[in-house]
Amino acid sequence: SDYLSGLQQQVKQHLSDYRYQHCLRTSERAVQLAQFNNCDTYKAQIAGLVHDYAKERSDEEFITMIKQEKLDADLLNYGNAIWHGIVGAFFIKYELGIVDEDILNAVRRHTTGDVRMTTLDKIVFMADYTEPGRDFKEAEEARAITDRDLDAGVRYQLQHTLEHLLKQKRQIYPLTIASYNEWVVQK
Ligand code: DGI
Ligand code: FE
Ligand code: FE
Ligand code: FE
Repeated sequence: SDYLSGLQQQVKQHLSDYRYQHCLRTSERAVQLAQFNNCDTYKAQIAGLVHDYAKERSDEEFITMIKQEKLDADLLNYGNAIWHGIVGAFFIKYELGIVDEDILNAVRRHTTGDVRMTTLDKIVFMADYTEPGRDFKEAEEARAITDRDLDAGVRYQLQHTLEHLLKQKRQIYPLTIASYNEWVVQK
């Protein structure tokens, strides 16, 4: 549609080619996962396309937005990896005019997951991790698991991402831990 191609052009303008191509593949993968899981394929297509829209903004732009929107000041202790989804949703709302909270929430949750996730949230979270350009060693297994069982894919990604962050002594955002505790820990 004209709307979708206009949106694609706006996303393309704000991203390097390799990241724009990742967004296109995430969008296609999200449509496929929406078909497998009886979810709105149109919202999945849009959310996948825009999920990393803000990823190439400067730290200054994110800090300004965190203050403008009076977001939790603890966010200032983190960086682009955490900001581009949670804070990036505001760039998507104001610059792309997307006001659908289902789409915005899926963008907000795409890096950390959340304690409660909608089917659309899970789809964008897993489409990002399993789009065909992903070539880390777990990607193929993650794809097969996610095709069979979306929730099992979410558990797989949360466990493996936390393992990687710990191995690299990276800072863990509290919501990442909360998601892990909710989804991965046996109760
Ligand atoms: O934006 P993408 O690279 O497509 O993927 P993403 O948004 O899912 O993840 C971006 C990066 O953020 C990835 O290297 C994993 C990392 N990440 C996820 N949770 C945390 C985190 N990084 C830190 N420092 N802390 C976290 O809690
Ligand atoms: Fe991302
Ligand atoms: Fe992700
Ligand atoms: Fe991504």
